[in-house]
Amino acid sequence: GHRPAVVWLTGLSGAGKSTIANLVERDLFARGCHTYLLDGDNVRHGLGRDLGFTEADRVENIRRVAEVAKLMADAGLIVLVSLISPFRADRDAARETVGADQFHEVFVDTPLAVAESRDPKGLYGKARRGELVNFTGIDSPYEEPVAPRVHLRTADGAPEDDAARVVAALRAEGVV
Ligand code: GGZ
Repeated sequence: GHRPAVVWLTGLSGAGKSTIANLVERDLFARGCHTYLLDGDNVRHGLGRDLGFTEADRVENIRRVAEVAKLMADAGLIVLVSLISPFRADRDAARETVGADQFHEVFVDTPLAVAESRDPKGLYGKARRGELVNFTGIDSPYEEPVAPRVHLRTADGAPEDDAARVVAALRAEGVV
């Protein structure tokens, strides 16, 4: 068995949030946990289809995801959230919504230069050329977490090890 939880991964585009979230989910599944992954990339096609990337729209996107994560945790799931969630105030609000005891903030920390060099979708390139505005790290801010439960530095090391650290933290917290 496991306790419900919301594992909230925050970090730049290209930092590795989705990769790590998927690996954590695989590990938890193998332990018999019931999980659900709310990934910004997907959520924005439905729940947030009316939202863009202005500050106000990000605030609303994060608010909606936090509310859904809370509902899913109430249903007993371990919810993995993979959102840039660049503003500290919004992450704090999400923690309030979910309840601090069930909220596990994971900082997926990669230097901008590294995320930008990965640029799997060419979005940083577009942002640099001015073809995409309000891009996090380029012309929209990212506020780093002050005291995350887990701080992963993904520039060095394997995502498998980062995922293992998240699972270890959940074990230490008594979630799994
Ligand atoms: C940041 C953007 C933008 C802008 C499109 N800024 O790495 P990706 O491509 O696959 O995932 C990113 C995703 C970010 O959505 P989130 O819902 O996580 O953002 S937030 O929490 O701030 O609401 C990125 C892509 O969308 N993308 N335009 N301008 N990322």
